[in-house]
Amino acid sequence: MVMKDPGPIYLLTGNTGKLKEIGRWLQPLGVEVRLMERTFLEAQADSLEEVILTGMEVMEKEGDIEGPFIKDDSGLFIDALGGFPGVYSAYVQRTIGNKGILDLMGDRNDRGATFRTVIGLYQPGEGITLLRGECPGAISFEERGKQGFGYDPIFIPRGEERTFAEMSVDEKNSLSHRIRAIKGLIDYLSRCSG
Ligand code: ITT
Repeated sequence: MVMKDPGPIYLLTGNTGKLKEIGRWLQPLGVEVRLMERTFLEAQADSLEEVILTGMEVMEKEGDIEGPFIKDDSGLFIDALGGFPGVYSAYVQRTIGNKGILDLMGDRNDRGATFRTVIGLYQPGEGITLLRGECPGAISFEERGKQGFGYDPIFIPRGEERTFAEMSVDEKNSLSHRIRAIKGLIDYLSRCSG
């Protein structure tokens, strides 16, 4: 499927790993993903949805948004830690990192975790649409692999033995939370371009 004259979509992120994953997925549809360089208020909130909505509403009030853009907010929710780091995933990754998470987990056997992504699509004049995706899995006992970014070396998607960081971008893309949200985005955009 190639969309009818979709025009570029901007991605608001400081994370080039996301740009790579999202760009690779939308390119075959004829949608060019460009990096948007602008600050985004990461509100302190209880859910990924609230973080996206609050930040996008602030931008809408500030005005001066040229075209459609997307903002992805993701988090790793670990069952045994009551959903932590969840909405604090970026802060936790910057501070204690993967090693800190492995220390918190110790040798407990309950290693279930879910990666969640919420993508907000902002279209001038049409407002905000949210798309969600998740990937269930488990936390490994040690860091493994060099691909990907963030928590990839400690997350094993369900049905696999390797971590995301031991997979190629294409393999991770076939399973990941982000891609599930992007598929929702693609369906939505193709309905819009009708
Ligand atoms: P933005 O500029 O787009 O906000 P970010 O890296 O801060 O980039 P998030 O807030 O969405 O992204 O992500 C929260 C944390 O979770 C952050 O440390 C990411 O590295 C990590 N993360 C997000 N998606 C991931 C993925 O697919 N694999 C591994 N870690 C991921």
